Amino acid sequence: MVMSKQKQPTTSENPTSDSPSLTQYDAVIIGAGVSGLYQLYCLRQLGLSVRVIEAADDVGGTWYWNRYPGARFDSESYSYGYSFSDELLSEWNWSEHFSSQPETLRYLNFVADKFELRRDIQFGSRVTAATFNENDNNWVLEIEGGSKVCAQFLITALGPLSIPTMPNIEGIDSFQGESYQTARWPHESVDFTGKRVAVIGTGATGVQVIQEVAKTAAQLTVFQRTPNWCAPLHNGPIDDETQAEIKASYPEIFEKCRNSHGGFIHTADKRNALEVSAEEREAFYEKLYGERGFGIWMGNFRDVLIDQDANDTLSEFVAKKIRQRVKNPELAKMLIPTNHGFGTRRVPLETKYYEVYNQENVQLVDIRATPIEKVTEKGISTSAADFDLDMIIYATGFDAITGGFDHIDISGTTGQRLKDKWKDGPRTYLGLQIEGFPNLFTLVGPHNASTFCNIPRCSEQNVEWVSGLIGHMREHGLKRVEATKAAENEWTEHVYESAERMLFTKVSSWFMGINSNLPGKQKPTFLLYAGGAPNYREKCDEIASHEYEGCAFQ
Ligand code: NA7
Repeated sequence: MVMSKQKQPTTSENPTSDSPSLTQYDAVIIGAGVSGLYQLYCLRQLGLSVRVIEAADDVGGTWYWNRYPGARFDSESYSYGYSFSDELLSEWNWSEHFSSQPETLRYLNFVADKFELRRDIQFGSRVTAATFNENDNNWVLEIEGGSKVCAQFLITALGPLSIPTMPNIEGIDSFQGESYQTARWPHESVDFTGKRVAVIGTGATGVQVIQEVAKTAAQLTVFQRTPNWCAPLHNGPIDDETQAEIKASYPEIFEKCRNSHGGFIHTADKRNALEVSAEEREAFYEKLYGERGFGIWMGNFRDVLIDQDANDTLSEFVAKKIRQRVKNPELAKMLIPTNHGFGTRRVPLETKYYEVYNQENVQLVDIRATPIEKVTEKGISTSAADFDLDMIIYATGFDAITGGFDHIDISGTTGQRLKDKWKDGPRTYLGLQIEGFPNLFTLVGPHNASTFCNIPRCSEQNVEWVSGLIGHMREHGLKRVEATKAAENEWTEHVYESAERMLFTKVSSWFMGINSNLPGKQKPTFLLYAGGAPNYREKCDEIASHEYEGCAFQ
């Protein structure tokens, strides 16, 4: 990328606003997480004046908010960091194979400092509305508190899981003890020692937090609605020798990720589960179960996520492991999923999660059998019992992928609102552009390969593609770009087609846009892109090489 001198924003009279002046940027990015920071870096390289608007009071996005004990990567640390700077790669040492949240947040702060990103970031500012002005091809953004800015390009880096949701349970506010939502965890440390703690939710977050709370709580009660298939993380420290090996092999690590379906170092095995002998299959599952990270999900036989019979063999293998690890057969049974197969929902990776249920201080409550009826001043009441508690932890998930967009009133040409356009599901071009919403780019947005990916690997691609397109427009004196209706229709159809064969489209989860706590999110709507990161990248590159076909320019 050619580096240009960065332009300064300008201040102009704003005829449509009560405020006397409005600062004009070339680009505004919403969000200073992994994607937003890199987008800022790249647009600066192009010489644009850029403002990042961030609701939190510091950088980090998901790693800023999700501070709950036990939060860490399920991606190998060295596959998660940015790949764009050799200097950064050589300077930063990951201390564990799967970095914890505090270390990841330190890393993102290190990046922000190293590239002096903070000077273009406005913290503590939440964007409430964004309106496209047809007269000057400009986005006008309203920020909570009343200020406004405008920009030719609007780039959303909202995070796919940034809007946490609470359950709709009667009496939640009446509880007199401590209560926390994992994604809004306080900055001060929370002590579980000697306390009676409840965790509601057993997704990837719940599994991580349960493992930690169980270490010191007097009593931990886990309220489980749906068990998930979990697999061992096998985390460990990185010693000096391994550190040197990692540093020397970064090009190969990133190349591996580039060629894998989900941007991980794990690539699917070429064999089908059902074409090998039962012994061979079992031996392969055993090997994967003993290895680090998502190999058992992403590096398994290539049919396990698309063929129900193949998937059944894997689910049965993992069920057997759960039965071996949990001493009480009744508890083991409660922890084995019955309504979906392994890998058809997000697989939580764990460190002695199942063994937690062998501890005297841990109790599992099946809230499908005995539903929570209410939260009281003293604790939680189910249809079967009252649980007196000192603390309730809600690990109850997010308004996934489209949630961040729903929280901003985005209006495009002819006043059309994005919320209305997407009421029956997202429609996009490459998960990056939207017809009727010119000069808007949605990093890690719905129907974008980044949503089913080791995010930094795919979001780097998103950012570089968007930067390439903006660079192209500058070079050719173009002011406005918008996906054509035909391109958007074709992409949306392709997204649904490529999802059809995947077993996870038959299962209820946030992949399918379902959130039991939100009345408007009950209908299955596929939000990801299941065609794989390599295909996606190829498609994006091809479009760019054909003068960005599918995009209408002015
Ligand atoms: P998830 O995966 O959406 O998990 C949320 C959990 O909370 C899940 O077990 C839900 O049960 C449970 N939940 C949600 N609402 C309720 C109510 N009302 N009552 C009881 N239980 C409830 O979110 P996570 O934060 O764990 O993980 C999100 C992603 O973060 C993860 O995929 C990683 O990529 C990082 P349910 O399954 O709906 O029955």
